[in-house]
Amino acid sequence: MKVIFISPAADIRRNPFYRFGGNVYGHKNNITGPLILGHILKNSGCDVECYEELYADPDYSKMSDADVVCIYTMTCNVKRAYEIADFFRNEMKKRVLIGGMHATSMPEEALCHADQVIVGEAENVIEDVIYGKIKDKIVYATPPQNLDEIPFPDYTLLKTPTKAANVMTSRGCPFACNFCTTSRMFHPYRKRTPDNVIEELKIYKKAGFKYVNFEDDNFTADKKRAKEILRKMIDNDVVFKETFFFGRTDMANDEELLDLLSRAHLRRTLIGIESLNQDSLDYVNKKQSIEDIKRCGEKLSKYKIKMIASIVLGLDYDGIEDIDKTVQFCKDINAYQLQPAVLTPYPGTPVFEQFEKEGRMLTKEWEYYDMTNVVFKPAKISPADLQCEFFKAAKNFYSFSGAMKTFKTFGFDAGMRRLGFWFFTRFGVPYFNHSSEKNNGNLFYRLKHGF
Ligand code: B12
Ligand code: SF4
Repeated sequence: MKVIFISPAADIRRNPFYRFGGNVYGHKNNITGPLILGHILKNSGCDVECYEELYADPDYSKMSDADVVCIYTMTCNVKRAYEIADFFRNEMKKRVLIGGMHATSMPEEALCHADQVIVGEAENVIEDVIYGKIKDKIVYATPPQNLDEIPFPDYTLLKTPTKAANVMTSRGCPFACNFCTTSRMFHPYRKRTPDNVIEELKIYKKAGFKYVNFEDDNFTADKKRAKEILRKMIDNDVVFKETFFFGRTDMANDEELLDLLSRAHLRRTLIGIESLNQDSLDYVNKKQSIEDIKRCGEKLSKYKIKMIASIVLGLDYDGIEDIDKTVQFCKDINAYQLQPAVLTPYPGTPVFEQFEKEGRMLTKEWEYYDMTNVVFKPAKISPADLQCEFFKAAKNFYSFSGAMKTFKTFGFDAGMRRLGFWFFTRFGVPYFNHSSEKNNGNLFYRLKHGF
């Protein structure tokens, strides 16, 4: 049986300008779910291929030999996912399965475009669904308990380019911030054993990957285990040129951990600073203090770990001055990159339920739910001002002098990348002003002139 997995990308993310920008931002990498599920199906005798639309435009009209088409969804790409699903079902007469983050929160919606929908982590059911043993239209999967028993992602199935291998050493997170989707999709929090992780890393080393990303939602949640993995990476010589990971400010309370992270080349981390307003941190249930954030800034630079500072714009207790203060803080601690994210009420999260109840949702056009657009009514700022703040935050952070400083601190490649950001972020505010005047149904016009 031939099975094809597709990870879709919204129209905007497939245009050449955006793809170029994406390459400036980081290394090409992939959602691991399809590569894991594909591996399970390959082991059961299927012929499997996986495609990632962020980096290529596969010609679906030539895929007439597929028996089943499996489509991954997250909220911002779901419009495109449904477009592909409709094409395969209606034009190519293929059987279509839909799964992933968005389908898990909105299974009935997804079922309008698929023969079956799988809710949740699909490892335990994918084979039975593909071979027709489970016939339910909506299949509720139980999450795998022992992550060591799951096959590793099989990169030989991937037919589109990639530069970094993604590794999930754990799933979920013991915290529960109110805007977070992953701590709800991947529940309960589960961990792989360090030896199992090392076994996977050895495969990527042998395959010649220079970059690996630890895509765990919170790699340092269990510090003892994280240290064990790092020690084993060093001892077994499975250290890569640079490994990215998602951390949390509390990791800076453990200097032994920071030292091991640095020695194992986990030297680029995304940290959820979110806001420098304690009321906002408490509102999102972040369980982190301003002191934690400041300490983290200092300690990461001591251990030469580059911080991608992630901040959330539009929290109920934040005004424009809070956003400005947070951006300035990220500049002051010499963060390597800034990731401004507009608060996005993803289906399935408490913040989605809150805004629904309060009648504050502005649109449910899911393609705008990519953390760069305002899709709800903020409490303290107008929607148009918040949208503008998003572009301004990026512009203020990526100054020319900051780029020069980055050349000195982090070297040529990092400096060039920062210069790229400086260039691109000059266009954000003019782009907003220009498109918010064009009444062609676009979101920015509606943000400025009303819905
Ligand atoms: C790696 C990653 C990326 C990579 C690669 C993504 C890609 N190629 O599209 C990069 C960095 C490029 C990226 C980009 C983006 N990402 Co991203 N990303 C991730 C991350 C960290 C890991 C994914 C992963 O491997 N998960 C682990 C595996 C085990 O889970 P899985 O892939 O979901 O698969 C399981 C199930 O979903 C299901 N399943 C999966 N596929 C299928 C298919 C079928 C048919 C079935 C039945 C089941 C099924 O079974 C699998 C096994 O259990 C997730 C967070 C997370 N924990 O998932 C965010 C995440 C998916 N990203 C997110 C976002 C918002 C984005 C961006 C919009 C960010 C931005 N502002 O640019 C873009 C959008 C890209 C796009 N495609 O349009 C959000 C999505 C939220 C939502 N509810 O929609 C997440 C959840 C992170 C978050 N902030 O909460 N991302
Ligand atoms: S700490 Fe990060 S991964 Fe954990 S619940 Fe909060 S936002 Fe989600």
